[in-house]
Amino acid sequence: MSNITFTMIKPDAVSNGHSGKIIDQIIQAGFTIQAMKYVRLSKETAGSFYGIHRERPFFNDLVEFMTSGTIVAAILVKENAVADFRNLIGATDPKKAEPGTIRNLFAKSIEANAMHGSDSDENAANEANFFFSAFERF
Ligand code: IDP
Ligand code: MG
Repeated sequence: MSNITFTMIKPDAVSNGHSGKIIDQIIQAGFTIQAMKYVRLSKETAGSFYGIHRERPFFNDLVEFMTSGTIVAAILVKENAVADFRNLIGATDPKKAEPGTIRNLFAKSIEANAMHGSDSDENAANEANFFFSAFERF
């Protein structure tokens, strides 16, 4: 089992000024930050990152949304990081997210849902490498 996950604070949460509160909640939950940076995704980069969803009806809107503003990308470290972080952020649809989860607290809609969290150890490693070089990881 790997101990890293990859996350993004999405454009809705960054532009609404929630980044600081979200990062604090992540640290309070026991994660440490191995890498972090502001990024503005291009259509190509966002489309490639979400390539697995290319055939879904929401794909174009998702790329549009994810390129609409700055995001905060990060690699987080904790034992059981992938599963624990998915629990911390809550369900994809904030209406279904448990009270106190980050999406419950900060997300606006199923699309503008404040956070990304990797769904497997393999994807966490791939997504971390997609965003960060070895020089950016501590
Ligand atoms: P996840 O982020 O909880 O892993 P995924 O199913 O991997 O959810 O979907 C990726 C992202 O696509 C979601 O976080 C959300 O921003 C968007 N998305 C997922 N389902 C829908 C939908 O039904 N309508 C609009 N956007 C969606
Ligand atoms: Mg996913």
